[in-house]
Amino acid sequence: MSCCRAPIRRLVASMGALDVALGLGGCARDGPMTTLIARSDLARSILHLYGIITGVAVAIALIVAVVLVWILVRYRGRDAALPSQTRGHTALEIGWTIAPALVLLAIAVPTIQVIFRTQAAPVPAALEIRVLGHQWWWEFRYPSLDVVTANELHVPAGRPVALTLDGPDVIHSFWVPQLGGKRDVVPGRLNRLTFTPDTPGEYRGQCAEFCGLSHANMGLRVVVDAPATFERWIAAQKATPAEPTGPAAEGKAIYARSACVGCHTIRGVSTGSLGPDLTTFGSRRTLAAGMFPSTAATVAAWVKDPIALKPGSKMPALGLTDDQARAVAAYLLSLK
Ligand code: HEC
Ligand SMILES: [Cu+2]
Repeated sequence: MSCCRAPIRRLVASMGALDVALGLGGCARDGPMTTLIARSDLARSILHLYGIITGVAVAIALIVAVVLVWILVRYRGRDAALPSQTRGHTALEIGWTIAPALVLLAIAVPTIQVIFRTQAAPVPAALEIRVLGHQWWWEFRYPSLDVVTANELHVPAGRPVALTLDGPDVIHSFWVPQLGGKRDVVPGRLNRLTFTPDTPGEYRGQCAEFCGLSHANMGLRVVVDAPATFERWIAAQKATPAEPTGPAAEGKAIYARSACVGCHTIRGVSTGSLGPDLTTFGSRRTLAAGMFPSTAATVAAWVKDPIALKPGSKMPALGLTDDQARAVAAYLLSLK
């Protein structure tokens, strides 16, 4: 770099270092959206494939790098002799046609195997769950269990789950990296995703297909429960919530006389269907598709002015006062 003065060279070097540091900073192996830790059969088969393809790519990159460096060194002088020139060498040409074809074949065989496996029909013992992608939240229905919830999907460890994905508005994509690959949620078309989660825990997911203003705020959580914990969760979802007392009772009255009832279902209270089912809202740890922890303060702020918290949200502000919002939040959080 004889062109540049020392300060410019230093600037370029430090910007390069900053770049590398920022780039590597995004590479936590065990971050919440890691694709490198598999917690289901599906995620494991995808990770295995990823390993094969990375191995092949690294081997080819090394071969190319070695040959390139050798040529750069061997012919570095200005007056190095021109290497011998080859034209129309049949064996060479066949060789470099067949070699890449073999590489592609080596990658295609396991890839196609995994594609077929991920498209296989679910086994009869699988737990059926309907996943509906809405702008900008997720609805989960368990038809065989008569349970409906939102944004936090509970599944039992060790049992296959068969998701059927669909939606009423635009295309979304269901992606929980530690449990499986992305699968598009296309209105009017039933896509499937089948996997068996193996390790209890909480796994983060995210809508992975741009779907409008709050696409980035369309997260989800999958809670993989031990089978007994899952049974308890189901029982709690089906139980009739206790009649609220104190401020929560006032909150229920406000809820019941507001427009909330036109959009939300709370079993025994209202049957709206434009927004998430709130029957057991208090058992969810997060609010608004994983955007906020669900606390008295965040829920009150949400019911007062959702769009201020989530750009474009399809839930309008209904002009509640601070006190009313706090009472409604107390009611909703009591629904466990
Ligand atoms: C026009 C329909 C509509 C009305 C009216 C409405 N909501 Fe909503 N509500 C929604 C939609 C849609 C969402 C999902 C917003 C999102 O996450 O992007 C939502 C989300 C919520 C959530 C968060 C649910 C979750 O699991 O994250 C709560 C709590 C809530 N609404 C309470 C209320 C209350 C209380 C009222 C009445 C004061 C109300 N809503 C009125 C449509 C509505
Ligand atoms: Cu989306």
